[in-house]
Amino acid sequence: MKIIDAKVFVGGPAKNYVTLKIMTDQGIYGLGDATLNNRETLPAQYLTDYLIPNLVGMDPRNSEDIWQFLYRGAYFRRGPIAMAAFGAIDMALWDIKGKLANMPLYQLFGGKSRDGAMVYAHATGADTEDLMDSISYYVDQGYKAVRVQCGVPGMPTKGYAVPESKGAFRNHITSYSGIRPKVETWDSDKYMRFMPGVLEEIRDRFGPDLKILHDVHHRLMPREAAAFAKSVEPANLFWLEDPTPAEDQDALTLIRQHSTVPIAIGEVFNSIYDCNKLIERELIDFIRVAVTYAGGITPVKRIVDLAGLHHVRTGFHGAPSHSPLCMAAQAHLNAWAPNFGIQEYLVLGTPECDALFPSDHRMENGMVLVSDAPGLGVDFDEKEAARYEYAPGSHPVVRLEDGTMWNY
Ligand code: CS2
Ligand code: MG
Repeated sequence: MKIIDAKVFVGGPAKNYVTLKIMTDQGIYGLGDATLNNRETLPAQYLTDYLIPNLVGMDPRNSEDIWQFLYRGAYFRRGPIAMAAFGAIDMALWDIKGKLANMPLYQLFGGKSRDGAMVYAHATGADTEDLMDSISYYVDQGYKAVRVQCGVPGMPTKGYAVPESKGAFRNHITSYSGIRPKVETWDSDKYMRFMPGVLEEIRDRFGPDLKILHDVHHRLMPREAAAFAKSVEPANLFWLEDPTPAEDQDALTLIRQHSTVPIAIGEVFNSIYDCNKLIERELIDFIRVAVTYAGGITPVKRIVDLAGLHHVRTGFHGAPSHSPLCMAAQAHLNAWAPNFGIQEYLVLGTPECDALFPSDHRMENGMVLVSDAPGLGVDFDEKEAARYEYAPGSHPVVRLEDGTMWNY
């Protein structure tokens, strides 16, 4: 069996998805996601200029050897652009493998460990009342877990992932349009004074069973993060995400020394070498890698197994940052992983996205029910894809009130 060709598509409804399609001499094709938010053309070009010419002629069944060829063969290893490109190839090869075996991928991993995988939605509010309405909206739909972000009073822009004005709380995503970033402001003291009270109020209003998550988005310094983690303990969080910039891994020791709040980290990691020490030292509770940025199913499965040895559970990075292909790869891993924790899932559910990526993976009562179709269980409609073209975008940048650059 041989790979005869591969193509890359960039574009999509309200977002630039990078989709790889690998064709074989047996008519079976595989699909993979290389979407790297706001840098989408780069993994696409890495694939077209360097990787696809090498793939042609290879046996797609040798996914392990092909992964090693990509990783060891690059010489300049790792980094999100290369790893997203490898991730798409690896996903597509697993898709082909599943189609050849006529089995959904979770069967090839070891079968199902659970019927549905719990997901968390994103609740957000311009102020506390607005946030409470947003949480109620998701709880009423059956979600068991909600990430909560709230506008901080007295800051010129209100904080990470919160709307500027009230009532825009459903599926709020930061606007990425245009190549020049929007500037947001930040004040750690105001945030640290305000947020613990909001989290406690949520716990009081929604009771002990709701799983509450909160994302600091790398904005606190180690001492601040340790103090903040201690101060949010009464709210009994499911997790506190990215309390400090992810590069400084020793910062997490300080947090552990002062608090028992569960820590989730890893959405910006792109290899096992970014998290093996954190896992082995048991400094985190959830690992947040995504199958796309972390180089595909092959390496992520190794991370999941390492994490399992150290009581670290999965909490894969989710939509809308990745396409339904990455979400499907994660749905299969979630169905299998003995140490599954939770899956991030922002309900976009647009008819346009479903038309571009038809599948029968489905969401019911805050759980993802994995598809039983062979392979990833997601298709890609090229006619639909022809309707979209690449539109450049940018994450916001963050400055302190005196103008100093800060972490987005
Ligand atoms: C966020 C991300 O989902 C999350 O937890 O931190 O959505 C992040 O902001 C984006 O992936 C950036 O592209
Ligand atoms: Mg995050």
